[in-house]
Amino acid sequence: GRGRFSARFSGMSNAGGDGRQLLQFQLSPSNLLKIQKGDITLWSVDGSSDAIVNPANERMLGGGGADGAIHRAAGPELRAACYEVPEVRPGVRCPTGEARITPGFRLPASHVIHTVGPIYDEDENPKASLTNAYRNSLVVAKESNIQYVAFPAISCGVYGYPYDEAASVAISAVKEFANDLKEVHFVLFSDEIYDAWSRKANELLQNS
Ligand code: AR6
Repeated sequence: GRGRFSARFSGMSNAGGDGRQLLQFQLSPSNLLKIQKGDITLWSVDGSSDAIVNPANERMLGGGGADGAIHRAAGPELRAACYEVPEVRPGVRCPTGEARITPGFRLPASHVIHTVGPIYDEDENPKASLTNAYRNSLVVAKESNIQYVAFPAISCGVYGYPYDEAASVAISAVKEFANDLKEVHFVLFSDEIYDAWSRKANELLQNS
């Protein structure tokens, strides 16, 4: 039967992105996982209970990559809100594997959940740290009554995490929250990462 973690592949659709690239899985009677190509700064689905996840660094005041794009799209209010997040130690607002929430300001999404993935070559246990980043982002979403969350491929840019291993961590973590949120989306910037996520989702979800 369809247990808590069973998933049903519900097909591809032409909605959004560049057409063919949207995959959708039903993780529970009330939860959908969607995988699509796109720019996370443009994403939103709901007026007030949605959030994009920002792959930030421990200082949490902006940077390059998706973090830079998110800060540019959100406007200077986002940096000001991040600045107000208390430091847990000098220069660290969000330790690796943790997550913090702010409003989305000028973004289409109403909230930003900032998380910090591991630097693959420097972290003692990158798999545990990346799992924590996904889990804690989803815990923060749940605590804030957010029902729709979009993730980019955390740590898969500057931080150097291999795509296939990252896909496995990401999809496994989201599966654990199948009963807590309405929709979790992965909004992926490149074909290569989209393909890694699609392969892993088919492997981990379709026949479970
Ligand atoms: N929408 C979706 N994905 C994007 C976008 C976008 N607009 N822009 C980039 N990506 P990275 P990390 C993809 O480097 O590896 C920053 O400087 C990108 O192609 O943004 O966690 C922070 O301040 C890649 O697949 O994040 C930190 O210092 C993925 O997002 C550091 O980089 C993540 O790449 C974090 O490194």
